[in-house]
Parts: sequence; structure tokens; C-alpha cells
Amino acid sequence: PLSGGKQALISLSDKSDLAFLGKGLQDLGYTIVSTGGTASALEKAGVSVVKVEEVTKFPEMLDGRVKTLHPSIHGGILARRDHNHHMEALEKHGISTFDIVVVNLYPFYEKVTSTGGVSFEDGIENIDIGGPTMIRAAAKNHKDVLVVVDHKDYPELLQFLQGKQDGEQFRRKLAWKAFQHVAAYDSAVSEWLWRQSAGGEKFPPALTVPLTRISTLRYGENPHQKASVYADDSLSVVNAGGIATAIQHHGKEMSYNNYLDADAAWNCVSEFRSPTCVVVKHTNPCGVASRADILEAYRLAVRADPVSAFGGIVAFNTEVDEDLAREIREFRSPTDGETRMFYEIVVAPGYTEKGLEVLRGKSKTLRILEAKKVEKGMLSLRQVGGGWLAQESDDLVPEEIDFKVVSEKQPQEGELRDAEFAWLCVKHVKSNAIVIAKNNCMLGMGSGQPNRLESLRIAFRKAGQEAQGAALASDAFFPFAWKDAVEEACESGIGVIAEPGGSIRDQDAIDCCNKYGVSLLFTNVRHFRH
Ligand code: 93A
Repeated sequence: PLSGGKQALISLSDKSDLAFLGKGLQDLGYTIVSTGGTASALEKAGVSVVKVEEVTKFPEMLDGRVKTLHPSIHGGILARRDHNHHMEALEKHGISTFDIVVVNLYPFYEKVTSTGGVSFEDGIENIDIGGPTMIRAAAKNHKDVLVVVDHKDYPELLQFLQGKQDGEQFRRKLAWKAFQHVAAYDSAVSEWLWRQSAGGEKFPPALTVPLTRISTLRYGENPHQKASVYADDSLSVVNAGGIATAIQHHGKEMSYNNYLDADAAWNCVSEFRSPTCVVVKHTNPCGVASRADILEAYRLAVRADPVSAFGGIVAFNTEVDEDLAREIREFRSPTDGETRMFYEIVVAPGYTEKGLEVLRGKSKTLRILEAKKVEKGMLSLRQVGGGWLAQESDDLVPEEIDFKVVSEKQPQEGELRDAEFAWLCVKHVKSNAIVIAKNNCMLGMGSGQPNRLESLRIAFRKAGQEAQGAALASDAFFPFAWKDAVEEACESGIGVIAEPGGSIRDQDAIDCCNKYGVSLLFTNVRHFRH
């Protein structure tokens, strides 16, 4: 490389848009220095490259473990251009400076952690040492070195180099992103190592959750509270889905409470296999219905509790097409048969072009979200005063749950399905949670009461006459107090009850169901949601 000429160092695992970058830099007069694979890719694209070995005058060593770890590379990145003795040292050793460092790291999570099929040895070999070192060095010296870790920043970089952008803020933004990239990478490696280490009983490993602020919110739960929303970078690395990273196609900006409610709706609807609609109000599902015809599911979910559904969040686990969008737009409140239903948010895994167009016409404010299903095995974090609680997310699906019949009465096939449906719903209702369901439709729910009997009464009040022969799910066991919830459910005509079991008074609950000829199922699993 020409001493004094402009130089860019490029070493990439993710080679997206590499030709665009290489040509752009070449046109701007940069000499490009690259590692093996990156150099070949650039040459293929017709960009001339100097190989790292030519700069270091050293061959790649130790099976590639040492490629760029050399003073000719790191001196050129780290030297302070405003310190004479730094520049003199470079001169003395024949090292030229790098103005740009473009590096991204080996996709450790996708290649090692998520496949699980990689041996320990191979996992270790995949720990990138040279890459993070270059990124950290360049980010530290960002005053003089532009560091790029994301191919989406290439256009802005080239514009910047053409003098069309303001300087310092851009450099700092790049440096901040660079450290984020390394932090996310290191946490993936440390998590993997923790899983490989004997014992590994501490859950979870030391937590580093690299966060990227997506936006500052207008306010928090209440207008006097400032608020922001962050994306968990370690998740977006694997594109693990969820509401924080959903695409908003239309509508007013998302508020703090919108995020919470949309999250609840999306998590609940994602639980179902068949076409399902979930309506959420204040983080609780107030309407849930599954039908082969998603339009019918939507109508049923709203009808379950039209008063609560008004101003709620509507979530689907199917694509929203034109017909469904029209139904959402036009559907009139079952309370008066006149007023069109109003919603804060619609969330779905996708929209047809026409569907989106029709929904946009519903109102200016309606937030239309496209979300990806959250992967299993995620960590759930919640804050308490002075600290955090971490747990695995509650991922159990009905197939993993054994609905054990403990009553004399055996449930019919339909009753068993109703119980499973109610069980999926109750998991998403705040404790103490009771859900009554029949024919793949939630008829009533009671949530958040400090007393289970009270939740049960609320659920029955909502379900009304339809509760006859329906299924009831309880998120935790019944303590069977003197005037017990089980007895009240049996008296009210319920057909089948699903609950975890495990109370010392279990036998009383069984005896009670036997007395009334009601089926009782123990799941052995509890779904508290506090
Ligand atoms: O094996 S390393 O830890 N040692 C190094 O000296 C080194 N230099 C670059 N990994 C190293 N890299 C990494 O190689 C970069 O972080 C980048 O992800 C990858 C690009 O390799 P290639 O250009 O051969 O495809």
C-alpha cells in the first residue's frame, strides 16, 4: 500500500453488499486491504485488493488463528494522528494508517449455538479473536478511523466520505454500534461456554444484555413518566421475533402501554396452531377464538366481550387478507349493532397488499404491526427494586402436558379439546386466572383477583348460560376452602375442569367432581402469570 494514501481494511464474515462497498471505496481512491475470503470475494467483483499477508509480511499462522493480529495492522489502526511520536513510530516501522475498518464477526449464534450439532472443539475454533480486536481498536480510535460493522451503514459511509455528512456524531454512532456488535458476540460465546461447562447449574450465566434503543416513547405508563423502548441485540442477532422488533406499517406511534398490550396479544395468539384471533385489553385476553374461517374467529373473539374489545388490541396468527381487513374495518359493535369497532392495534404475521390497503383506510391512528413469532427458549427478565429477575419463558405447549383424568367421569373428546383450548388461554391471563371455553372459543375469564373464587365468579358471569357443559381452566390448583370454587363451578353446570392439582385438598376436589358427575383433569403444570 502507498504510504500516505487512504486505506480501508475489510474483513467480513457476512459479505452482503461487499461489491457495492468495495467499488465505492475504490472509486474514492482507497487502497483496500483484506483477509483471505474477503479478498477473493472483492477480486471476483472486480475490485483490486492488497492481501493482509502483503502488509504484515507474515503468512497466516496457526491455522488462521493469527491473521490480522500484527503491529502493521493494529499500529495502523490505533496510532493517534495528532501525536507526532505516534506518527514517527509508524514511519520508523514502515506502517501506514487505516482510515476505515469494516469488519463483522463470525455468526457464532447461528453457526454454533443454535445448531447444537457443532463439537466443542469446532465451537472453540469459531471464536473470533482477530475480528473483535480490529473492531475494538478502530472504535477506540474512531476520531480518526471509521468503523463499520453493519452492511446497512455502507451507503451512509460512502456519502460521508464524499463529504455529504456531518462528522463527529457519525463517527461516534459507528463506534457505539461497533462495541454493541462485539458485546452481542461475546455474550453469545459466553452463553455457549456456560452451557458446555460442567455443572452449569447457575441460571442464567452472568447476564450481558446488549440493548439498542429503538425509540424514545412519548411517555411511559402515565404521561408524567419518561420512557424508551429497546431491542435486545442478542435476540435480534438471531432474529428471535417479538413485539419490540415488529414492523409498523401504519398508524400513530406506539406508546408504552401499546407495547405491553400488543406483546400480550401476540404471545397469546402465537400459541395456537389453527387460525385464531385474540383480543387483548390491558394485557389480558378478553376474547379468543379459533376457527377454520378466520373471519368467524374474529367475530367470535370480539363478541366474547365487545365492551372490553372496544379500544383493544386484535391479534391474528394468520395473514390478514382483503376479506379479513374489510371485516375488521366494518364490523359493528355487537353492543349496539351500529358503532364500528375501534382498535388501538392490529398485529399479525403478515398482510396481503390489498389487506394492508383496506386496513389503512380504517383510521389514521390504527397501528398495524407485522410481527415474527417469538422463538422458544428465550429468557424473560423483569425488574424489581434494585435488581432483576430472570427466568426461562413459559414455553410449554399442550402436547407436552399430560391432561390426566382423576375423576370417575371420563371427558368426551370434545370436552378434552375444550379443556386444552381453555388451558392455552389461561396461561396468558393474569393470576388468579380462570378461563371458561367451549368449541374453541373463550366464553369468559376472570383475571388478577387476589382470590381465586372471585376470578371464577367473574368468569361465570361473563360466560352466562353458555357455561353449561363448557370447560374451565384454572392457572393454579384450588385450595378447596370451606365454600369452594370447584363446588361452585360444578353447581354452575361446567362439564370439565382442568387444573394443575397438587393441593393437599386434591381429594376433596376429586370427590366434589364425582358427586356432580364432572370430569376433572390434572395437568401437573402451573401457569402463574404475576
Ligand atoms: O481467526 S481469527 O480470530 N484471527 C485473526 O487474526 C482474524 N482476522 C480476521 N479471526 C480473524 N478474522 C475474522 O475473519 C474476521 O472477524 C472476519 O469475520 C473473518 C473474515 O475472514 P475472510 O475474509 O477470510 O472470509
